[in-house]
Amino acid sequence: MNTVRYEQNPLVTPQDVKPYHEGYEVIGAFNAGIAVYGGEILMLLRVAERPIAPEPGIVLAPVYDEAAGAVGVTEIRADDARYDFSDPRVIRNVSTDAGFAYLTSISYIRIARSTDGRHFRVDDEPFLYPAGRFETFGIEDPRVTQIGDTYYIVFSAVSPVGIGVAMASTRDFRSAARHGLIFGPDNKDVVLFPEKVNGKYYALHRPTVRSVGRPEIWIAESPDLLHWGNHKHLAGLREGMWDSARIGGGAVPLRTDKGWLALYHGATEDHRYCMGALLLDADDPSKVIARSAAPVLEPEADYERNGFFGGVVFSCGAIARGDKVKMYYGAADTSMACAELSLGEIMEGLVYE
Ligand code: MAN
Repeated sequence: MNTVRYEQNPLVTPQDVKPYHEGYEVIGAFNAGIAVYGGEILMLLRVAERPIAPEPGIVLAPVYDEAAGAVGVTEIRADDARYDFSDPRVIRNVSTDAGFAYLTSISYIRIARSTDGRHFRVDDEPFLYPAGRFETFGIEDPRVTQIGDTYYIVFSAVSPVGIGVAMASTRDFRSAARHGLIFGPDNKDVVLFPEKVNGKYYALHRPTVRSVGRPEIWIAESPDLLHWGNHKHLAGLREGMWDSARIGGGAVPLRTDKGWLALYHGATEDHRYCMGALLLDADDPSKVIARSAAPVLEPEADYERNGFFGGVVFSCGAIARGDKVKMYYGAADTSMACAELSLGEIMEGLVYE
């Protein structure tokens, strides 16, 4: 595969983002949703900020306080045996199996704007900020889908009651309307298709099941983008391959003359994240026609292998122009990068079902 990583990579790094919270540091500007608006390319960045601990031995966990309307911190002693700090992303309570107790950083969505798609200016203020009880641990990994002149933004809403997927919409990327949770917990990686197919909206989604089943890609339909039904299992994990442990929708599906091309992420048991593609039927996206044998992008560059959580390429948006697919992606849960892929080569690498 003739992949061209931009020579300006990484395009946006934590150093380019001024912390919004006093006493915090920006540790990630990554997993951005992509929009083309007013002649510019916008990244809707997931910005992760971490409170700076006052002294060694103390860990601060950021939590949005609904009553105060602001982010506060919970103080935990680093030698507290009830907690496991080994994953840099989360603080686990070892006495329960109820998932993680806290995240180590809090994420919100901030816009970076560019006229050439390579040099970005980051807005001073957040665009979407945690609000309400389903977002107290932050909002993450947005995908932006333009339908008519409205841009729909779907993102993970994280809180102690689970990870669901919320929706907001905007027409100007200055203000946004909120539409609540469109998928309940635990779910992630929701991607809305850019147009109706046979009179219905479609979305990819990724339930994170805890009893039986595995983290795989599903598809659902809706009359109005708010109410989703007719759920179908779309694609599963593939043992021994690069997508053997976890998969989820990535970029907004691209319409091609062979069907819908959905760039998705796949991870192994040891958390190595790659990007690949699914080709879905043009008239019935719940039918998989073909799927990448090998990844279309793997973590190879230094900024993809090393970072806050290394060995990760994770795309939430791509722009197609002729044979060129400009795939923007989060690298190592730290920064943003872009790679140009050839649509023809992606198609040649597919195995038909
Ligand atoms: C995982 C990772 C983190 C994320 C949490 C909550 O641990 O994807 O980056 O913050 O889930 O969504």
